[in-house]
Amino acid sequence: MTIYHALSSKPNRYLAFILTGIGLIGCAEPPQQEGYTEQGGYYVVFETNPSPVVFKEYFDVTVGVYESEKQDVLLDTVDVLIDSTMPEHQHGMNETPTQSINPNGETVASGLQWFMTGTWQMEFYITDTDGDGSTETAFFGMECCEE
Ligand SMILES: [Cu+2]
Repeated sequence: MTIYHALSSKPNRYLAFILTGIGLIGCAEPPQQEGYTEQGGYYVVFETNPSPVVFKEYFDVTVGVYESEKQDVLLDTVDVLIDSTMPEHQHGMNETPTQSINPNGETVASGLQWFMTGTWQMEFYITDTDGDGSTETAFFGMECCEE
């Protein structure tokens, strides 16, 4: 009884969230990358599959967009466009990824491929579908590819 009293409804929700997160992450242990958009309105968490990316082989990217201040609130009022380029060479990929939304509400881009070694940039263009329709950007530099 003491335990039930100690866990009010609010901590229970947080506990459930944490346990779910551990369960999801625990299996594959994907190295996630995360950070704020350049404009500061969102917090972006993504991972590649496989990780690390394999040279000249197709990979997927899964990204969740969260409130900038409450990073446990996944937003479903945004459209996310996922792209990848080599800024130093001013070119993109030779492939056009397809995108979908997974059951968790994250955006998944499939069919990306890095065809040169060097620094690639993972790019997320996040458009508000519930407000003024503005777009924020988040870019992450990644090295292709470890041997
Ligand atoms: Cu290049």
